[in-house]
Amino acid sequence: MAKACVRIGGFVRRAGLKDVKAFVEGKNGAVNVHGEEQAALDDAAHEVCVKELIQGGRCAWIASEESEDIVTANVDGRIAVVFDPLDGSSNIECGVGVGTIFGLVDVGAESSPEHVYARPGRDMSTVGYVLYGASMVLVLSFMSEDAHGGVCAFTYDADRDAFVLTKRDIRIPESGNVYSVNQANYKKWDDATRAYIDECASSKSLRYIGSMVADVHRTLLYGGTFHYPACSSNAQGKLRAVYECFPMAAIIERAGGLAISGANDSVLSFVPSTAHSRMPFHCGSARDIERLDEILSSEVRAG
Ligand code: P6P
Repeated sequence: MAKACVRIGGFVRRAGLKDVKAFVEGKNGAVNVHGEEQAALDDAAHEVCVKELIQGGRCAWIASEESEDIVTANVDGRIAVVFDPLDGSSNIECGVGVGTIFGLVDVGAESSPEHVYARPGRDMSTVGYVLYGASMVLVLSFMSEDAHGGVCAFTYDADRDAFVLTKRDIRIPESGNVYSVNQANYKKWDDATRAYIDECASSKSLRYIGSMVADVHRTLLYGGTFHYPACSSNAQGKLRAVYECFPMAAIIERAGGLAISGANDSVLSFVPSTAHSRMPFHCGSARDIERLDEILSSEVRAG
């Protein structure tokens, strides 16, 4: 995945150049309007990840945001890899940080496609993301209890063509002064969500980039919360459980934070019904998410 992300970083840096579609497809001179160019980047990022995983030989199944079906990789593989190859790609044209989100699941021998997604998020053995921002940063965590290092960050050094360890055992602050949500959806949320966001708005700053990897990375380093709640237009929320919410929730919780989908509902306990199931998503500093859970639970009791 790291090797694939280095190539994807190359695509992102060239976005907007007239030859970007040609560049990603190895042809010359193709010029595209924005929509086609973005779709070309999404597809190219997906293809690069699939190719690397097949070449690696250990991956049996792939679940990708860019493929409706589960991709068969290697018949004797024992792991499955899930990814959103280029999350937030609609932001590329204005230079906002976008990312690749991924997770690994040990499926063992004789596995089948549903073993990839029909399981709780806490089954993920390794989770990570790459943020294509001012620098290219890989954040990674091995989830087994005895794994050392917690959440680590690596910065890509082009001179060495390698990701270099820059932060070890990242810990999210217990609480933060920033909340991150698309406030435009305020009227579509339920009362409890509005009550919590009102409380945040009275004492914190709102920062919302609209690119999950960038918003969660800031939350991980500076503290606070990131939310994509259920709303009247997205009853299950917008974000995908398997390849967006699970890896991000696992990283935040490994760093000492919390991630919930509702009152007393841990994100990592959810069992999706499809590879593309959506779920409401709240993550961030433990004290801030505990306060949200308290408000959501009181509404449930009152309800
Ligand atoms: P909205 C990007 O399209 C994305 O999937 C996430 O990266 C981001 O957090 C979210 O959607 C933004 O959605 O509805 O606020 O524009």
